[in-house]
Amino acid sequence: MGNNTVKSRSEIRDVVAQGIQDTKIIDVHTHLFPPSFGELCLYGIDELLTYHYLISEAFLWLDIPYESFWKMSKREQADLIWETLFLQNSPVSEAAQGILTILDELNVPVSKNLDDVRRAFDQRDVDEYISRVMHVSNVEEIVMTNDPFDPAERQYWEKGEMGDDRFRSALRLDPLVNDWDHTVALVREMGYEVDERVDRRTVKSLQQFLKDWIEKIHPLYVALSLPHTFTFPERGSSTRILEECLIPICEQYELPMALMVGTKRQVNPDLKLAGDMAGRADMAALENLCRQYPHQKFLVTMLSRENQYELITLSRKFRNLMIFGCWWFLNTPYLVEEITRMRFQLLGNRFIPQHSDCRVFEQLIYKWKHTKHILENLLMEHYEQLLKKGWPVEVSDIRNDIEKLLRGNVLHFINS
Ligand code: RAT
Ligand code: ZN
Repeated sequence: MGNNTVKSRSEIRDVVAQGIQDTKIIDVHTHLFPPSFGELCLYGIDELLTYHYLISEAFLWLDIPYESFWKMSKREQADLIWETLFLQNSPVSEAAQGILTILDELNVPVSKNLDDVRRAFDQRDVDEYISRVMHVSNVEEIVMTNDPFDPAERQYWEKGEMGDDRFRSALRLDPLVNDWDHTVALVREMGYEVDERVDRRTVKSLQQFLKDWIEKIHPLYVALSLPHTFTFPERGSSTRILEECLIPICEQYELPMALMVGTKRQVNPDLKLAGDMAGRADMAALENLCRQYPHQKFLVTMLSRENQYELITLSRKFRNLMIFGCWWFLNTPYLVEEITRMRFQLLGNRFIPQHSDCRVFEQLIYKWKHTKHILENLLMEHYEQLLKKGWPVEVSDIRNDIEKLLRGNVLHFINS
C-alpha cells in the first residue's frame, strides 16, 4: 500500500475532518445580498432572531394577535422571540440552536441577557464582517435569489453591475410560471407588450424580457419554486410559458433551471413569510420535463420528505437532473442525515448535498456547520466499509470526494 493510503478508523476521521474543513463551499441557493445592496444585506442578532423560521416557532407559544407583532419594531420583535424561545423555553429546535452555534463560532460570550449579546455584535464594518462570516463558514461563493419583480431589489440592478465576485446571481421567476394572470400587469409596467392569453406576441415579448434580465444580471441559472400541485404538461399558461419562453431561452443561453418543488404557499397568511408549508408533489411533472428536454439541465430540490426517495430514483434515470440540498423544513439534522444517507446509497457522490437558504449572513455559519457534521459522520462510515473490504482508500480519494460534494458537482453540472 502506498504512503497516501489510510490505514485506520482514526486516520479516516482525521482525513475526512480535515478535508471538510479545508474545502471551500459553493452555496448554490441563498437569499443573501452583497453589502452594495444596502438594506437587503441582512446581518446581526436582531435580524437573526426575527428569521421567519423562528417567528413561526414563537407564535406557537404567543397569544398576542398577529397584527400586534407586525406593528412592533425589529428590536421589539427580537426581544419577544428571545423571551419566548430562549428564556421561557430552552432553545431546542434547529433554528434556535442555530443561534447558539453562531454565537459560539463568532466567540460571542453566551448570555441570557440579549443586550449583552447585542453589544458583542455591535461594531461592524459591513464588508469586513461579511468576509469574516464567509471565512468562518468557509463559504467561497454565494448564489443569491434575484427577483426582477421586486422593486426594492430592481433599483440596485438598474444602477449597473453588482461588482462583488463573492456573489453569483440566479434569476428567480416564480410569478411568471405560477401566477401569470397577475404577473402580466407587472411585466407590462416594465415596458413589455404582453397579454393574459399567451399568444405569439406575448411569447416574443416574454422572451425579450428574459433575455434582457439574463444580460443584465448574468445568472448562474434560472430558478422557480413550484407548488406541490405543479403538473407538466398541462393546458394552462404555465406550460406555454415554460415550453415557449423559459426553456428555449435557457437553451439559448445554456442556463440550467433550478426547480424547487413542493410549496404550499400562505397556508396561514397572518404569518406572512412564515406562513408557507410543504406538500407532497406528483413526480410525473419532473419526469416529463427531464425526458422531453434531455439537453436542458435541471437542478432539483423537493420540499416534502415523502418525495425524497422518488426524487433519488428519478435522478438515477436522467443525467440532466442534479439533486440539490435539503430544503427549508428538511434542513433539520435528523432529516438531513436520513436523506443524505439515502442519496449516498443510491447515487454515490453524484448529488449536491446541501444549500443554506440563508437570509441573514451569520446563518451561513450554523447551517454549514450542522451539515458538515452530518456529512463527516456519513463519509466516515463509507470509508470504514471500504477499508474493511480491503479497498485501498487514499487520502486523495477522500479529498476528491469531498471536493465534489461541497463544490465540484455544482461547478461541473452548471458549466459542462
Ligand atoms: O427557506 C426559506 O427561507 C423559504 O422561505 C423560501 O424562501 C424558500 O427557500 C424559497 O426559496 O422559496
Ligand atoms: Zn430559498
